[in-house]
Amino acid sequence: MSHPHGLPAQLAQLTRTLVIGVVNVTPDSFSDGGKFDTTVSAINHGLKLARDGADIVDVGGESTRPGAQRVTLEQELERVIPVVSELVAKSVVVSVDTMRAEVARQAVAAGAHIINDVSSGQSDPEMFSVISETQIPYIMMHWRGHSASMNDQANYVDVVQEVKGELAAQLAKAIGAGISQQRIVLDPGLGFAKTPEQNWPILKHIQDFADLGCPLLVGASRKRFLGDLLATGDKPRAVTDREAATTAVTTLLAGQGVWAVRVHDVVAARDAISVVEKIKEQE
Ligand code: PMM
Repeated sequence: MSHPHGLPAQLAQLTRTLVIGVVNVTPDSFSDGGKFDTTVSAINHGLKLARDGADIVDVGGESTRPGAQRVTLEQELERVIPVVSELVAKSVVVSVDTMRAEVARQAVAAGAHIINDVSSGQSDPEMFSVISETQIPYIMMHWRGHSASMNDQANYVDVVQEVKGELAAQLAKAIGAGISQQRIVLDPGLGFAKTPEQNWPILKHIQDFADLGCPLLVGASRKRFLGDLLATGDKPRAVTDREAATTAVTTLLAGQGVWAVRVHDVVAARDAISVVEKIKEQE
């Protein structure tokens, strides 16, 4: 298991796949209540994920689901920064899911340990310079455009080679902008500008992405392609009933030495990884 440089020491010594728990500080994740309730709910959820065994808690203030509209910088900061500060104060390792350089800058100032940029630097021209000034790991995900239009960009002849090639191009730009390759984690971006079917070859060929020379992160948790696989007729399996399938994906990825999985159910992921590790230990 190779970790990105700059990871907190307690994580850098682990030899298993890490578990990143998801905290989306977005109105659709927290059905009612004003800002204070949302902040408190998000903090409590992050603390629960950490107690459940999350190695890292990923805090995001902007929904990236297909069709979603963007939030303003002010809204995103208001949602994310208080949650980051409180989780860091409680010794949680925090990554921040943002495409905005200013959010990344303020999150790092508030103690965030990792920046998770689903646009791999394409959304905000300032992102690479903010990241290169920090000494923290940077997750770069494959991305072709914002949520409002990404479903129209799911056109590939060879999805594995094209996603890999586009990630390699962004990686080269990041390195050119002064970010050390050793701090970068790559992610094929399941569900982002991909039809449900296009996610499967990526999972099958995940090892191909290791050629790019960075640790890999995969976020399959509860995504639409699992709902479609498990559909009844043309009705996708409900989001809340995709956990066994998510755990199956985690098991396969942990068996292949993927650096981390980004999940909603941390206990299930940790259990699956424990099984994989136990089997790996055998003669
Ligand atoms: N998926 C979502 C959001 N952020 N970040 C990374 N690095 N990889 C992902 O696959 C990813 C992400 C969307 O999923 P959610 O709505 O469950 O957070």
